Amino acid sequence: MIDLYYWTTPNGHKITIFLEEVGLPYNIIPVNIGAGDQFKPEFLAISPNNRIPAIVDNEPTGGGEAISIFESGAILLYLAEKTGKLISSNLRERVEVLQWLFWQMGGLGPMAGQNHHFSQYAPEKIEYAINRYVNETARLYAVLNKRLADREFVAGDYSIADIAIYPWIVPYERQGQNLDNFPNLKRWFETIQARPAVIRAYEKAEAFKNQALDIEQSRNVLFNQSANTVKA
Ligand SMILES: N[C@@H](CCC(=O)N[C@@H](CS)C(=O)NCC(=O)O)C(=O)O
Repeated sequence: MIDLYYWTTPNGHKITIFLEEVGLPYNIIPVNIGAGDQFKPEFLAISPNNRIPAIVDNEPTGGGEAISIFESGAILLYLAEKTGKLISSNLRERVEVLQWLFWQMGGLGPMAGQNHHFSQYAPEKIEYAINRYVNETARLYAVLNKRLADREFVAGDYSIADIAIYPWIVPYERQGQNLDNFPNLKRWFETIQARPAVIRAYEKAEAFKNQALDIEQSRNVLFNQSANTVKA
């Protein structure tokens, strides 16, 4: 059984999508990041960066002690290797998947995250910051749109690269983007949106929505972190 430390955010959805796709049994442990659950010692013991998602695999391949993993890209890669699913074992196909997985982890996720922050949550509307991240998100959407011009999925068959990217496109309106400007991306988005596992993953999230705090209640927990938060 996999223990999944989860909240209803794009990085959380990546892992429920994967687990629903492959049918591995899992147990969700909610980490309400608006309420500060990410700072509980038992969570920090497996996720020292105080971020969700994290997993504990209680039955690792080959036996032995449970393995805990943080960082959504590392989790997807671990689970793909464990199950032999959603990543190719062929060297050339695998490297395609890894490039686009890391593109999401190092590019689309952080840029869209800052876009959400400055467009939606920052107490002041800083035009320079908003333009910077909305434009960078648009650039990344255009890169993806071009990539998808001659292929159904991002890297060969449907893979952990698609799973990592999809939840960061879901809030496209909040990122100041219009999918009609990116027709190949829109077609890919609608294909993934219709997958039964993806629908199930987003249905799972609904169960926790009533525990979510509004942003004013969470502001201090989420947006006032510094080195002192970690030292404490
Ligand atoms: N690079 C990390 C990012 C994880 C991340 O930013 N998680 C957010 C939710 S999407 C979080 O836990 N935030 C809690 C906080 O800011 O304290 C990953 O992909 O796992």
